[in-house]
Amino acid sequence: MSLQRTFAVIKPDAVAAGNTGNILADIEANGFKIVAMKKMQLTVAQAEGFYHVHKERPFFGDLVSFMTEGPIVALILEKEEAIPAWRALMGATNPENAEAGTLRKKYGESIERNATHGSDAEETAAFETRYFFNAMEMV
Ligand code: 3AN
Repeated sequence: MSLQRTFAVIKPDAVAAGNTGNILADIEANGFKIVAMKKMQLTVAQAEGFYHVHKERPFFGDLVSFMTEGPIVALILEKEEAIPAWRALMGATNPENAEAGTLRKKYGESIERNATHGSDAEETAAFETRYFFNAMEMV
């Protein structure tokens, strides 16, 4: 077990639905330390850059318009094994398949509008963290 950081997003559906506070409470109740946090409105170019690994996928255009439809909250979270721990707390990509108690089950609407994002590996966490935050924003 080692202390690890991951990158997380509260997506526009969850922010618009007023679930930012609930999700932040769940984050802290599950033992994650919030190392960095900011609310922001992504531009199309910023969302395309963030999701560049998905640019050939059929849902890429829809995903970019969803992620730019309203503000998001970007976060860096720290915990033992934070990357798998955060993905476990989020639940399956499709809220229909997510286990009871997970964030996507509680707050997600569909496979696209699924409330939260989390890095899937150390390399993506490193890229995504640097894409959104600089060193002075991490505490
Ligand atoms: P996860 O976020 O669980 O790692 P990915 O990396 O496969 O899932 O997908 C990235 C994002 O793309 C998802 N969070 C979801 O919003 C969206 N997405 C994934 N699959 C689909 C799909 N079949 N249709 C629409 N959107 C999708």
